[in-house]
Amino acid sequence: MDPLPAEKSIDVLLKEKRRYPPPAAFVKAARVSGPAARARLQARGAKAPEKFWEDAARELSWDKPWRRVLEWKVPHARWFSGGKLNVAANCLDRHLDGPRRHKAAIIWEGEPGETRTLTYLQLHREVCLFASALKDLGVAKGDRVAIYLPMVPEAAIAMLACARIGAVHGVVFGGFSAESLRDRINDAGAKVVITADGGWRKGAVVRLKDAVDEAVKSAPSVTAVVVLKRTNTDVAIHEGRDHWWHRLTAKASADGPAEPLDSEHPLFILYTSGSTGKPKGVLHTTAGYLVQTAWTTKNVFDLRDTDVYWCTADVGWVTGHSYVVYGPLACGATVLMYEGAPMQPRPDRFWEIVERHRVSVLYTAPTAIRAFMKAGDEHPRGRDLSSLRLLGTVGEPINPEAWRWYRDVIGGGRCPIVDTWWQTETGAILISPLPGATPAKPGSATLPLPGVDADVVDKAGKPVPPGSGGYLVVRRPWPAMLRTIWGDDERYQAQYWSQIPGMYFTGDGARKDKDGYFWILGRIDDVLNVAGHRLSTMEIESALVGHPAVAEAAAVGRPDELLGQAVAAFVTLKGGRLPSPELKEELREHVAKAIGAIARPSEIRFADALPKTRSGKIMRRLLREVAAGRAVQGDVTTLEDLTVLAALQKDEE
Ligand code: 7RM
Repeated sequence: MDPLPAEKSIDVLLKEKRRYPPPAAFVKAARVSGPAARARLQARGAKAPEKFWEDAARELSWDKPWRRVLEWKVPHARWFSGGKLNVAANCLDRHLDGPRRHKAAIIWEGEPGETRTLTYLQLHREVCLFASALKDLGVAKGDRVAIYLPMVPEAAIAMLACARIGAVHGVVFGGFSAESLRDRINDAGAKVVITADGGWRKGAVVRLKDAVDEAVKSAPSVTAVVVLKRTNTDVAIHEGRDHWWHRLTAKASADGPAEPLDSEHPLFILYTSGSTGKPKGVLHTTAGYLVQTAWTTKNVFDLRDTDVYWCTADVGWVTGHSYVVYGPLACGATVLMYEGAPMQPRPDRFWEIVERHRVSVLYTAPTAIRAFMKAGDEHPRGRDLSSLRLLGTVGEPINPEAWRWYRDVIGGGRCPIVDTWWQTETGAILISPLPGATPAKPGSATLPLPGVDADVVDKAGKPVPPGSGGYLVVRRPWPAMLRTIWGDDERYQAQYWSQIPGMYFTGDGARKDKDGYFWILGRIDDVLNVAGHRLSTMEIESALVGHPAVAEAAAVGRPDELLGQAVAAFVTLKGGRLPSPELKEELREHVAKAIGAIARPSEIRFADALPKTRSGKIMRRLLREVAAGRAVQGDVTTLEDLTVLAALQKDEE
């Protein structure tokens, strides 16, 4: 493990002394109202966590009750074993018998401006039809299905259809390249790929189907590709393999039952970056995942039937799984879904959407908030945002300045902000304010939620004193935790349960203050957080060395005002290749093509050699400091060749 990150950033955060108690009007009506109510929940969760989660589980519809709440043998957990339920039935069927039958489940807006509303009854029908269509294609319980779609209702429909028949979905973010898609399809052994002729992004069509055609060329497990007509773009159709979505559903049956599934039946695989070049297929299962995503949606977002709830994440990320689809639909919410880019066609697009649909709960990323802040107050000020009552953030630490802007300019000073800490692996929010109960401190995710045993410890697992940096861990299993890494249980054990004995290690550094509030310091492994998206430095490096001109590469994060972190890459060239601005551009494109646009380095620096230790390890700590433009501090005695470092500092364009 790397040493803890520089203390600098956290010092800035800890200077932030102001507290923001929840607004009195909000507290009065809140589900969890006032600090004492949270303390009581907290005490219940600490005293009898299994009982706590068992009570939460009773809020779902079960086909068969569980026998045991938790079976736990480090590092494998089974929650609610013996029980059976269906996730899609909990998100849809159970709402059809009451007042939610004709309630809007999804209000969708496409980037070009069209809107669609699907009631719970209508969404249920679409899911049933598509579930039958999948069965007709030979998809059976346990089979893997890859989903590569834009943000359209069909993304949720495809996920829920898989859940309905017990197929395991693997959603791949539409911004990922054909190569990334191929690797994920192959790792999961997906039988079917679901895609679209394209999706709208920044006024242009993203040609998803082309990427699928490229990927499937070397994906032998794929027997069928389903294509949704979204943009009316011309696409190649491979007879026998490709099927139009609308043709399949036109001849499918609408009355297939939801399959009762074991609590531990796999629900989805979602790939996320780790500290090696190979993304990890994080596996989530059925009941525990839904229990905790539903509980957190209801309580962290203080959700009401009258809310219009908008989580701006793409379904390609875990936030889109847990807080666009599963959590909110399990709660019977009205979910707003938007296809496109935040500032398309104008910088006030988000605020126009809030105004038009009377959004009341808004959950987005700090990087977006900083971009809006930079674009200017006139954009939100020109729209009626009075429907908003609660704001949330996720994905990275929020700087206090952006926090206050979000509260004042977007929330009009009346909306609490929930800064929610969690990961792809945790499945659900673990550390967060409860909006009617927890005084906020800008930049802190505040406290572990009831039933969650998170702490900050040293390498031996001993809690560190208040104010000291340490490793963020979770001591006891929680219902929505990942169960393994698909096809690599050893990596699961080594990565998460071995670094600190007997505990789940998050990969984050953190610090607790004297009030027990958690301040996240960021990743301490080789994972970057660029605009709230996880990237592995190794993946970027292996993309770079895949270019014929590159001999060696090192990627690091450097602080960036808008993105949080930006990718800076140091590259040495093969003999005979000369550095040039054109080559820099070519390398940036090369990475974007290999992984996806989100991985495109902001900066490439050529060097004659990379700084290494005597044993040949690249000294990333030094490169981080060089990339940040700081004078290199700390111990450089293990550095093999000091002239290398001096040369790198000079190549600052
Ligand atoms: C939900 C998600 C996980 C990593 C995590 C942290 C960072 C997420 C916060 C945060 C500070 C937050 N899943 N992170 N939320 N850091 N405050 N509220 O983002 O798997 O893609 O990333 O993101 O480093 O380990 S993720």
